[in-house]
Amino acid sequence: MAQRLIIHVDLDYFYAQCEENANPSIHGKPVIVCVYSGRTSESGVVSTSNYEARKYSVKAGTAIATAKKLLVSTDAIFLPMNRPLYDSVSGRIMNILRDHGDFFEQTGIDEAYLDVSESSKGEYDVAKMIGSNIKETILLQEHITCSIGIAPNKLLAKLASNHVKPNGLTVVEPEQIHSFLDGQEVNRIPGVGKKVEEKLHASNVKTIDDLSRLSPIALQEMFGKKVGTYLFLAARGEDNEPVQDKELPTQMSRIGTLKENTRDYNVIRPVLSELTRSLIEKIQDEGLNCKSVSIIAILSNLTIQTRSRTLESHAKDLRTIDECAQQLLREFIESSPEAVLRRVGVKVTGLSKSSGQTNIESFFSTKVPR
Ligand code: TTP
Ligand code: CA
Repeated sequence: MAQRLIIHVDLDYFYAQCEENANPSIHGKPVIVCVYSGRTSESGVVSTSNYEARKYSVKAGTAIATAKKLLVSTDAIFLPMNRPLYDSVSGRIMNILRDHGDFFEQTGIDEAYLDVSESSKGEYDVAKMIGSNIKETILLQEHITCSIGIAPNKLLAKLASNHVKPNGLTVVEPEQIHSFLDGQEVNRIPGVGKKVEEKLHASNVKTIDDLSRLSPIALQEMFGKKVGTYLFLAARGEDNEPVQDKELPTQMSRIGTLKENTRDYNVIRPVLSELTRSLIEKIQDEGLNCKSVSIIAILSNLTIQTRSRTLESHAKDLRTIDECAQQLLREFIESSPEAVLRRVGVKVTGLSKSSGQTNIESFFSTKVPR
């Protein structure tokens, strides 16, 4: 299987760039998009600003009154938010992005992940061409610049898109992961907010390199199991989160009619196995795996019964899913002495894009960090 290749796209100073395009005369001036609270003409905060305004330290979250002071000597343009404009530009750009990935996941009004593992055949040069093509297309069609990160997973792709901005394209190949992460501040890690950052700083952990020296046990004691494990993996650039195409089907099924009504396990089992085989072929073709398996029993009186089981981890292999379906069938027949089946079916749910699974436990036996 080709190695995973993920692209993260983040549109530059998005609301302000939309405003520049809507009104070209403001180009080159500091542009500040404001959320006015309405109390006074200056109360409220900055939603975003263009890079001219950022030179004066005016950015998202700055009070409008402060921004006005900082920009007093300039011909800065202060504008109210025009969300319908940003939504329509975003919608068109997301459609462009959707066409460039095998899988697509929008994670904000101006950002999305693309899984290009298949289309790039795991080649970084090809992924880079896809990235350049995305930049050109968005610029040509919408006059919007973006920053792109290309890496083996979502975490690194997001860090990479943030690395060179605006209008950047940063590639992190597997052998560059450690040097890419080392000098970066811990607050660069997605999800590390003020509280986590303060706690880490108190332990003299400022950079991702510092973070990687903490043991998983220490991190779990500080932040609990979930966050501790996440930080431990993040410090190593590890992440197996799939790019979740929101338009993907979440379930698929196959149903077949038995030659005659029966409750004989040995008669029903081969029919169920054949349906499972066909279903698994389909999910494998789609590059998906599943989290739960169900059997569907349509009885001679046409009532429908289902039995489901959640798998220990996502799976797409015939053996795991077939065994699970057979066991559900056996249990169903044993627990329903009256049931005579007319049709039988199998369903897989919790479908997501296949990705290598990290065995988290393996990290806990690591003695030397990295
Ligand atoms: P960001 O991607 O965080 O910022 P940006 O696109 O303006 O700038 P950058 O070039 O650094 O990517 O957020 C996307 C949009 O979300 C932004 O244009 C405005 C909006 N936003 C807010 O309304 N409030 C906020 O605090 C932030 C951070 C963003
Ligand atoms: Ca952005």
